[in-house]
Amino acid sequence: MGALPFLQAAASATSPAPKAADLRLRYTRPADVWEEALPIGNGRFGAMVFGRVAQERLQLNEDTLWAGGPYTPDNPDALNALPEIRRMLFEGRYKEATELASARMMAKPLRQMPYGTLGDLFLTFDQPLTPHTYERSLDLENALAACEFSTSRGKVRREAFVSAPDQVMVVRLEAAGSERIAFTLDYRGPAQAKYGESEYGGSKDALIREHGPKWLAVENVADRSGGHVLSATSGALRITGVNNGSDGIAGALRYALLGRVRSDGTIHVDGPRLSVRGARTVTLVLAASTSYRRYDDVSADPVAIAEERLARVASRSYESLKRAHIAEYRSSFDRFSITLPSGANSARDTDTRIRLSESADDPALAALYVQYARYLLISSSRPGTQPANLQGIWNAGTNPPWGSKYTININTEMNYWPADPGGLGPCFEPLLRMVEQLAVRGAATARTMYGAGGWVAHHNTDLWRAAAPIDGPLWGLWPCGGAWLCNTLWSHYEYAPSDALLRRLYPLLKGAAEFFLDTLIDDPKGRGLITSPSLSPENQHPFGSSLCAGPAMDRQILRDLFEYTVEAGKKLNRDPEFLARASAARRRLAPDRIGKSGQLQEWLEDWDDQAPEQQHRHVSHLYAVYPSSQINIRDTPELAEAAKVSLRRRGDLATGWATAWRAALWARLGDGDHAHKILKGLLGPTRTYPNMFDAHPPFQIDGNFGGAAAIMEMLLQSSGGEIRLLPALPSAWPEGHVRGIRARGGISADIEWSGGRLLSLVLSGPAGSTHSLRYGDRKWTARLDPKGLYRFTASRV
Ligand code: FUC
Repeated sequence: MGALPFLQAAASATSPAPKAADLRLRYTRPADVWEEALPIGNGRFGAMVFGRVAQERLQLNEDTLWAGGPYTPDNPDALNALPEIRRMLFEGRYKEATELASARMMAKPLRQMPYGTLGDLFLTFDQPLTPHTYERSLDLENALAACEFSTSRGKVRREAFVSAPDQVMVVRLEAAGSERIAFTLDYRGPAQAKYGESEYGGSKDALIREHGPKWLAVENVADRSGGHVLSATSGALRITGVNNGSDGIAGALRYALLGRVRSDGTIHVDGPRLSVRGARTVTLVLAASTSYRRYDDVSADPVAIAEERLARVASRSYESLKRAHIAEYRSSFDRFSITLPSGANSARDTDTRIRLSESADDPALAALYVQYARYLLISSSRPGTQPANLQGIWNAGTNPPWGSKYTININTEMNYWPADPGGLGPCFEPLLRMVEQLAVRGAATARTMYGAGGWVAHHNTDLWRAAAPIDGPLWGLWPCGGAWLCNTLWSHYEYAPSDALLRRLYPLLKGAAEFFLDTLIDDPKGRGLITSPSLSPENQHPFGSSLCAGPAMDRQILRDLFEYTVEAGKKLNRDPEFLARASAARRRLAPDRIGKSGQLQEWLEDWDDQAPEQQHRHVSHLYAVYPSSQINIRDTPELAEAAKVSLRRRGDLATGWATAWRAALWARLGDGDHAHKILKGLLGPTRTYPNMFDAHPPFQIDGNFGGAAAIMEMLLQSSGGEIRLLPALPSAWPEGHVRGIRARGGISADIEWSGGRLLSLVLSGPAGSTHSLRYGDRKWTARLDPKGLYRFTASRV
């Protein structure tokens, strides 16, 4: 991919980010299990680095190494079954409708393809050492994983990073004093991936148990019968293989992992094994690729691609590779900074901070959590790569939870919530490209399964952009996944409007809207236009199914979709007749309703009180509050109150992502202390692993991203045409500042507060633009000067 134009020119010239307190995750022992290892990545190529003393383990990933090959799961039988299923739903025959849908409306195969692993590299050291001191860290400012330890003979330091400008992973080992490095390199292929056994098998409690450091632990890597080919020649390592199939879809991808070792020691080759002896420095450079070009094209030459990447850096020193990596990474990372008060535990190791975070105040941990999420997004989603999946790019096995796919009934959208507020708009590019491809594949799904125009996607997609309903009707028969993705992309446009983006978005919005113009039906009780069949994501209503007609979330998503389609079309002067139809449909969508308990109704009928899972993790009908803003305290106070009733009933804590969503919702509803209370549950050891990965459990990255978005939402909001300053500041964060937080309209803001009150504000953005500001009850208008700046200093109270 070469050097990526990853960074657009910084939108603002606000004050430079100050040197942050300590933007490192720090540990005093190596990673025992995977959830203690530290993630590195350049969006495409990633690793979990364990920092083990006797045997370093690097668990590798390449973001196109999924199972299967191009396939079409659309089920033509669906079209014939559709009218009958709709009729059954109107007649209240939910179970029968579900059975029929199960038999005739689901994708073939019923499951999509899972994301995989690129296997593990092991560096098994000759002389097992028991260190006197040990530190392991992930430096978020420089995107470096490191471990350093001292022995009776000297010191050892290891560093690892994945460079975006040079598209290689670099592992450096250095020994000082009379210490020398000697190890043998081994590879364990995907077929032997240890996953679901030793590492994920244990309960969360077992995982975070107190355990002594296993300095001498080594894994048995002798079995190399994994279907891959490993060969080593002097200083060069070459591994090639093919991906696995899944659910009847054969593996069609070839992959390559190539490496070069440079050292001042001696390099030996013994059959397929490469070893290094007597070294003071070793640099291992790795490149990886697969034959994936696109969802319908697997003809790339992975060996040639990886060879070219290695050749391009052959003459570069370690320092030069590291410098280029850091400079490029920091051009994104440094666009934003956040400082929250330190607490008694803030200087302790990261795993200790997490373990104690619920009982002691450590606001700085929330600041670190935001920066970690930004680090993870930069490392898992960059222009030209795949979007961040359920685990970003980090996954140890070939059968990960939920396939580590793109679950688009919340999880994938949530992954991108912090991108714009956190100054990482360019990270959206892979999502935009995925939706463009999904729109092509989803047009076939719409035609084949619904006889409709436009395009549709249901609750999941994968590398092959499958769009048909999967898993079973209770989860899969939800037609609004594509529409929600479109709304997410529109929100991105609002943060950084550009004509080029508008022109790319309009066909996607129009196609998504067209599908619903063709498939919405009139509620027989006259309440307006509704979807059918559908469901309120994954939540069962009182009649033994989730399948229904017209759930609130669909109406809310479509209200936004039609609005954005019309706005985009008008800006571009396109399709007046179509836009008029979309406007008319929007007006006719069944409105949100308040039920008998004062709650916002999740369904068209007032079923909420009898639903079997009152604390269900999904809060789909609150989409209208966040991430949308259709329901808000200023314009729709009654519906906002009803949303609070629903939210209270759902409870504060659920899975990782569901907890993060609740925090963001309370922030949007202006209750910072409530949001903060929920955050403590998110950042504590039940929902955050020692390496700070979110615990659904198991690991799912959306909680990291949603939690970061919630924290930013507490400090700045922009929706409904106004920018709200510190709208949900919790009393636990009396002091702090945030620099480079973004608002809609191309605005970057620096906000400082003290004693719980706003001290100063600097906005930067389009020169001469005006913005409505709100701080508490105070409202005023800011006009940016010819330099694109606006400064405001509050009098100290
Ligand atoms: C949805 C959620 C689950 C999980 C999965 C990946 O099905 O309901 O909690 O996050 O996606």
